[in-house]
Amino acid sequence: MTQMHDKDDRLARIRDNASWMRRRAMQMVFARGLGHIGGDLSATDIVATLFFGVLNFDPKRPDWPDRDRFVMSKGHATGVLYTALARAGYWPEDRLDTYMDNGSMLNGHPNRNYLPGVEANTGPLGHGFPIALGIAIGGRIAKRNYRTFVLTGDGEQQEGSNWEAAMTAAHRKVGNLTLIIDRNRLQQGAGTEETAGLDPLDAKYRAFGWEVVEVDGHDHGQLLEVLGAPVGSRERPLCVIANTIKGKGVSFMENQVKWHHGVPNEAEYEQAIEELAR
Ligand SMILES: Cc1ncc(C[n+]2csc(CCOP(=O)(O)OP(=O)(O)O)c2C)c(N)n1
Ligand SMILES: [Mg+2]
Repeated sequence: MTQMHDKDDRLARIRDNASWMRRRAMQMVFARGLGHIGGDLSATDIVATLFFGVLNFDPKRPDWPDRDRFVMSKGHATGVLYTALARAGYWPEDRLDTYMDNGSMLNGHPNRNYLPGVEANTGPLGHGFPIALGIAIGGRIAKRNYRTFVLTGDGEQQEGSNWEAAMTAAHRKVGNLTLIIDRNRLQQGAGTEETAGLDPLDAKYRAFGWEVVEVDGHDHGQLLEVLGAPVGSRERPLCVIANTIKGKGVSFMENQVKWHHGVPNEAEYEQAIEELAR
């Protein structure tokens, strides 16, 4: 009974935060006239589930050695990462108002050297996953029980460095590592399958020696079940293919490649906020 309540509470917290994060990211991109709103919206439910239902962390001690690690490999999606970090209490929410201003800590791509909560500097695609693998192996060497999660885009999977990391993680049986792929089927200017096709992505990771699970990347219950499962005795790294919709939540942005880095005009912004508040 208690467990049931705990799960319901967690799902409510994830839902409320995801809704707030979507609206705040939209507002930041509109105000600054820059950003990557399509990929923010596809990843919001994944990132909200991690921060508000899965990760063990203390925002007052961002360098706590036993914290779970989250590496945002698709570093262009700062709207979703920064709103999660602010909401999680790493720094004041009003810092979001400085998004991409000159001299702001909130760069277009995240920087761990001055922004608490960021685990790795990302932006050049294909780097976060290999870094996360190193962090996971480091935890094992240091005999720490933290878990490492990394989120990549699906277009990002076309970078060869991912496949070196995939090979090494399976070879070394890095069971404390979870890779989540935001499978929205769009990259910057076209569909992934028209550009350099990834399918069958699940079979590729299985052949590399990974455990693979596919989920609806907007279903908090499914995400929580898969990402929140204990990893203690896992022999193999886990790849979660999260099927998502780029631009999720805004009718005219969904599955439209132009919203990869499109910025809404005033009328579009108002409609977007209205839809996201429903
Ligand atoms: C190495 C590298 N090449 C190109 C870019 C420019 N770029 C930024 S986002 C993006 C598309 C990424 O697509 P995907 O990984 O599918 O991200 P999502 O759909 O989740 O936004 C590209 C090409 C980059 N950041 N890094
Ligand atoms: Mg994509």
